[in-house]
Amino acid sequence: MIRERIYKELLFLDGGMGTLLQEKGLNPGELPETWNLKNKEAVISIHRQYYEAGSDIVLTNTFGANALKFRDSEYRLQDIIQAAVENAKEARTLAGVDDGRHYIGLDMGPTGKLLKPMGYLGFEEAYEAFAEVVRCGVKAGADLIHIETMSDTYETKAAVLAAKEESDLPVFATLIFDEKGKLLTGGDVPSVVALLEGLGVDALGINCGLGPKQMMPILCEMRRWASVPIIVKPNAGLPKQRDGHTYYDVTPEEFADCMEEMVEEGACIIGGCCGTTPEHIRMMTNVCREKAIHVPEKKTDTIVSSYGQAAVLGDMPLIIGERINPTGKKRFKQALKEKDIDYILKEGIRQQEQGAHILDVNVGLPDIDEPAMMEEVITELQGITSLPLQIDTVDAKAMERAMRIYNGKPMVNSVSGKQESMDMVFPLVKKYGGVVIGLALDEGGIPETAEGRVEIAGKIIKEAEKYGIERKDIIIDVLTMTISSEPEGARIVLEALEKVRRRYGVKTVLGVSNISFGLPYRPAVNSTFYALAMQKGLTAGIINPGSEEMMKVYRSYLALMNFDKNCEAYIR
Ligand code: HCS
Repeated sequence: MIRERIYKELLFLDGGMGTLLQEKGLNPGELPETWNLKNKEAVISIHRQYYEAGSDIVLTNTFGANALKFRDSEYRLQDIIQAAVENAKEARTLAGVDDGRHYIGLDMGPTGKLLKPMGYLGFEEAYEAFAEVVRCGVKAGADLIHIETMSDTYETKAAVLAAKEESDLPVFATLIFDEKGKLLTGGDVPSVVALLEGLGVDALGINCGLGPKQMMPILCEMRRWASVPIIVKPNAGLPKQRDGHTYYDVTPEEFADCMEEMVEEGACIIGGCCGTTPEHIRMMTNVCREKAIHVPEKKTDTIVSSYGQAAVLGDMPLIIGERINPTGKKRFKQALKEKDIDYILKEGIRQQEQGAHILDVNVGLPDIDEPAMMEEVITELQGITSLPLQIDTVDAKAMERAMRIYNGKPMVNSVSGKQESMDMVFPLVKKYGGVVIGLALDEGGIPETAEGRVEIAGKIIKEAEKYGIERKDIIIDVLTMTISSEPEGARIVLEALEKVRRRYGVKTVLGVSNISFGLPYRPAVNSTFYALAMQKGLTAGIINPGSEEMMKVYRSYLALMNFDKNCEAYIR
């Protein structure tokens, strides 16, 4: 019901809770959530006023109700959450809106601890803290889960995963951006949207930190990238100080007018955060009640992301650095065997400096514990680079582990047209989000003809659709084979590349230097083939960005095609 309604009509959230509790006497340092038990009349009265002001959804007083904040409390977390949901239910009854169209959102705020590598909290510890809240909230009868005031994509991912693994309820997630559209931990709007939509949230947006006016540009940016309904929940202006107290001074009238504009600009679920009161919500619902919503149109951008940036795979070809891979590299193999993580990290940094946009990560070697090594390398790499990563493995465990702990929407290398491979990879891509490379081979091997490869690509796309994986999240590799064993190899690949792009409208990727295995003068052959492939519309080349020849061709290509405006990168 909620999942359908958010695409059809404007829904109203409630306003501030913590700031109202403070006005009612909550002491500094006192956990607001304890009031669910020790001063429940106050909490019920606030919820009731919001329902009466027109809120369709009221959030439980559980913003900070998690094991990390309640470690030393005399109250049991389960009791607090149970009481919080019951208080909201009671308020709903008292307000006379027990009609199946007014909902209770289980509120989950941040744990208050920074996750590794910035802090000390492990990803799975954060996950478990949220999972416990979800289990209690579901048992108590919440209708949806609203994750809010998040300033870190990693913590948000832990919360969303917990919400989705421990419940079937709709999941909303809102984050706190600054005026430049950045999270405290560096993420921007496209990287946040890519991550959250990849994880399958039902609605996403912005809350707290800013007033309605300052949120407008962020809403517009979000509308550019998002495909799901957008939530906007501003504070009643920017916080101000008087006599040591924080206050907010946007009046209910001003707030309502701004929110009306927000709806016109694409907000679909609106409410207030700190400093907003039932009066703000009443004005807002009065002014906006009859307004139609503009759900963002479905986007087709192919995006991978890290904690801090998004890489958009589009017309301008991108570089995927191939150097974190033991194949054919003695020194790298040794580093893996000796767990010389520093060596591996240096390869990452070097490629970043050389101009890679995405880093491939392959740590597969016969005698090592690949899932453990993959986890370690991904964890360490995402602590030192903000480049998006490509998880490159055929080991199911390593793939799942890496996708789970990755702080972003990864590229996944790869799935093939073999049924077994698709059965293994697609559920992971659906669950964790990702852009997956589809290899044009199946049980019959690699077809000799371009048409044969194109058909396998079609099979992969069709199977992915069964899982609800969209075409934008599939990128096809028609498989470069060396011309030393397959003299027509380059022609076949180039033909297949163009056909796949035109027939299915999907993006393409190639391991470019495979073309010259066994040949002399490899850099010359590789870079020539690279230029030809880009001309046929290659979206991303998996190359060695340390190869001067390849980078010269790449930069020349960008200049020639006017992707490099005024040849700025070329001249440098
Ligand atoms: N729903 C919470 C958000 C705090 S940022 C509150 O207290 O209103």
